[in-house]
Amino acid sequence: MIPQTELLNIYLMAFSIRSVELTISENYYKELVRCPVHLSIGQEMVPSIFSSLDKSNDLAVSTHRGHAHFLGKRGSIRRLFDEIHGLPTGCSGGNGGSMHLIDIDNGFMGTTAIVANTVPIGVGMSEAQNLLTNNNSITTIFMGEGATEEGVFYESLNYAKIRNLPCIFVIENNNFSVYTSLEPRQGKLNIEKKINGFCVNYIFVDNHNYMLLHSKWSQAVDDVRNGKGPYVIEVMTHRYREHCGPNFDDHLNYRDETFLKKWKKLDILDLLKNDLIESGIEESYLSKKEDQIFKFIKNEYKNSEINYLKKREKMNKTCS
Ligand SMILES: Cc1ncc(C[n+]2csc(CCOP(=O)(O)OP(=O)(O)O)c2C)c(N)n1
Ligand SMILES: [Mg+2]
Repeated sequence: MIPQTELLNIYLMAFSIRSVELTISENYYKELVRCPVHLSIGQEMVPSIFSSLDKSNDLAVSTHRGHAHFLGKRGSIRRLFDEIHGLPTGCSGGNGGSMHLIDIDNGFMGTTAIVANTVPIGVGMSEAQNLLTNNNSITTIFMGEGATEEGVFYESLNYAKIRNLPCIFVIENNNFSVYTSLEPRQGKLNIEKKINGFCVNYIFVDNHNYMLLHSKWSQAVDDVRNGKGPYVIEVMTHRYREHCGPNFDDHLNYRDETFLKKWKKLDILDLLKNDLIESGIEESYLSKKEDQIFKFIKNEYKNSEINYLKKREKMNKTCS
């Protein structure tokens, strides 16, 4: 069982992450954000549980779909908005955009656009933690299941195992790499079998079973901190929006109806909220909290956009 206060924090983090991404998607049509955005609306379970288990001296790296992991590692919402607006106050100085997020103070060591690119970097960081620190810190390496189709993933896994490194590979398996489902890419050989070949500890969670994920992930964190070597956690999940961009693309029929229906019933915010209410938390209390978070996020976005417009005006004047 997850204690009620912790469950509440997990829900509020998931709610914040979704609100941040909904805000981005609602404003994207204005064309003031000039970088592509890979939204993880629907996939909030992993980053919100991560935020509950993470310690400030732990490290993390992520992918092209990294907003949620950045936020789960306590990255600043405003600095994320400023980054996608290309402002110098952005988390990467406005130079990186949505796919290049970094917050060294919080141990969020970066995201990149190249699939699997941060996997060996994360393993290297965990080796440095092993050799240079004495604080039992660990590195979490976020990746999509598409990254398991890159050779460097297996080299990294092998190296992490051989060196008994303190890292956790977290695979968010949303069944798709752009428009291609798993089977034409990986055949019937599931990811677990491949991981087993390396004798690395492996955890699998489906159906947004967040209680199971929380208990297995907590155990994994304890084991990794205690020198028991790396883990792979594979979590089945679902992105609601198109691969890249703010829209829905279900009309393209690359994901069948049974699949979409399954995930519609498993919305992580609904699951968490229902369980919180069942545990005795008043719905009105939750609504008040949601309202506060939503207003804060809207306001941060508005101010970021205002600063972008000011910067653009100044640049236009300089150029004319
Ligand atoms: C090495 C490399 N190959 C291809 C691409 C193009 N690409 C960008 S995202 C993506 C899909 C990756 O799928 P997955 O790892 O499952 O992550 P998801 O987008 O589903 O979160 C691809 C193929 C890339 N960026 N880098
Ligand atoms: Mg995927």
